[in-house]
Amino acid sequence: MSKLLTQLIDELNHGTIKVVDLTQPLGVDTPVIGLPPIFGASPGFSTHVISKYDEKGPGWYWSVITLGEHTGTHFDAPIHWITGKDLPENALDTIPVRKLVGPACVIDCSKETAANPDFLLTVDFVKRWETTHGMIPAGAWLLLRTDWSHRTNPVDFLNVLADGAHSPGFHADCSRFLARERNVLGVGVETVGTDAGQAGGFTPPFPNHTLMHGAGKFGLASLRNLDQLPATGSIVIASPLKIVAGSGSPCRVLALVG
Ligand code: 23J
Ligand code: MN
Repeated sequence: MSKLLTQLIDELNHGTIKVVDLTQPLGVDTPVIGLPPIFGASPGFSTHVISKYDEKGPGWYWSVITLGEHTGTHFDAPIHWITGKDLPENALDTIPVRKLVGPACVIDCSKETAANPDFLLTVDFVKRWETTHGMIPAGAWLLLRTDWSHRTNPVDFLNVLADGAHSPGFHADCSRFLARERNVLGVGVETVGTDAGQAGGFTPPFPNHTLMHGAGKFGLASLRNLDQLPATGSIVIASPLKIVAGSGSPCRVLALVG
């Protein structure tokens, strides 16, 4: 074993490196995105018991689960969007595993989002962040800290008003910049999806999905505990299920912080 891996285990044991869970609990109350009714709906999580130490299985407990691929804390693969449909290694079973581990840059927009739930990250905001924290390295996750995950009531989390959902996201120019000028691994957000609540009405519709996935980049949605991460220096492990031709999957997202 390399010296570095030995030291990693030592530091995990001593707590000088911590594992932070960036995942929401996945259950029947997990909020799911609601699109206009002309589109297909993604079912939330449901479960039923096969056996629980009973006549159907005297010594064992197990269940059947049903859920949309994009439920709860989950990973978006490039094949999720039409712009990424013909890219190489674009689905859950073909993404190189090396890409499931990467450094994170955390941009704190919690004050801006508290003042304006429709806050959109701009290129200027990112460049200002970089003057303090350095340039976002290629291959890094860009995590948008909004403290939106503090909204543990699903009604407040989805924040659907008469004119649709209101939640923060990215300006199209910013998604384009992050994908092309910074070559990020992808973007992660605390909201239900990687586009803003109002993004169905943007040009193009859902610009973050359109631009990120068109560039072979990934998404992480419904993250939490981003307030426990430093602006730079943490490592994110985001490992979706290896669903054949899968567009996305719930995943346990962990960060190493030290
Ligand atoms: C389909 C259409 C629009 C959106 C989404 C899915 C997601 O947010 C998702 O989970 O990928 S905005
Ligand atoms: Mn998704």
